[in-house]
Amino acid sequence: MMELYQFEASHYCEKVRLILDYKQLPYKPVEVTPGVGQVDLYRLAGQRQVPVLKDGETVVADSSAIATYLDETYPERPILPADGAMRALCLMLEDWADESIGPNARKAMLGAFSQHPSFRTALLPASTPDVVKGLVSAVPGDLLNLLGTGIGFGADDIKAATLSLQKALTSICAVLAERPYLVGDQPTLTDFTVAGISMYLKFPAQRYVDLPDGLGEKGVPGLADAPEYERFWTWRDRLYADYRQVRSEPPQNSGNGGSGPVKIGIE
Ligand SMILES: N[C@@H](CCC(=O)N[C@@H](CS)C(=O)NCC(=O)O)C(=O)O
Repeated sequence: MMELYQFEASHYCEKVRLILDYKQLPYKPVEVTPGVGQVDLYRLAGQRQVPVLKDGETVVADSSAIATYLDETYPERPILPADGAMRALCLMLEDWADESIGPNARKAMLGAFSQHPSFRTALLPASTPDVVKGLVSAVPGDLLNLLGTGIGFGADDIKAATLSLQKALTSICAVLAERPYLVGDQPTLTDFTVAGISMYLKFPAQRYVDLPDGLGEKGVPGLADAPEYERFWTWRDRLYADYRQVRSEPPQNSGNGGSGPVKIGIE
């Protein structure tokens, strides 16, 4: 079975999980421990970021490369249009979502929740030692803003990211007013990218991702709850309801001994 080396809470990993579910391809999630697990990942994939897909002897890093690999190798339920111009448009929009919506969503989400200690620790991987979680939750939000300035997570960066996301959601809503999916009448890679990457803007209500209880439907104020983006959230929720698998096993992060994703163990 394919293995997906991942961080459960990563929106780039969520993009790939959504595609795997759409294509109805079974896979085993392998949770990478930040730091030490990434050293192992480097040995496997020649780089340290998740997601990485291992399919037999084939190892593919990067969500875009994984998406293309999956569509070429498993052409059932295609995610790339056959028509050349539509395919190019789909790939351009995927890149826009990856490079613009992705980083901005991470900033906006961290900004929105920097005042909430429990949220800050909630998104740390389950394997994070309690002492580290304690330290993170003890840092006041204002200090986090200060520490973030200069590395792109200061208050001004977060404001600019939110503005860019508002423009993106407005454009997407304009497209969705005309058609059911972003590129044509069928879901494509563009839809799965935008939907997966938007996880940080509003967490889905259902337990598709093993996140702590209480995060469902929580999101960035002004984006997650603004009536002008309702069309976007309705589209995202429908895409999830139609194609994403709800987790059946008990959540790992709840601390009740659920199975959750398998921890990294690269042989
Ligand atoms: N362009 C990459 C981005 C992947 C990425 O940013 N991964 C993050 C998690 S969301 C990561 O592995 N961060 C850990 C690190 O950079 O060390 C993709 O699309 O897969």
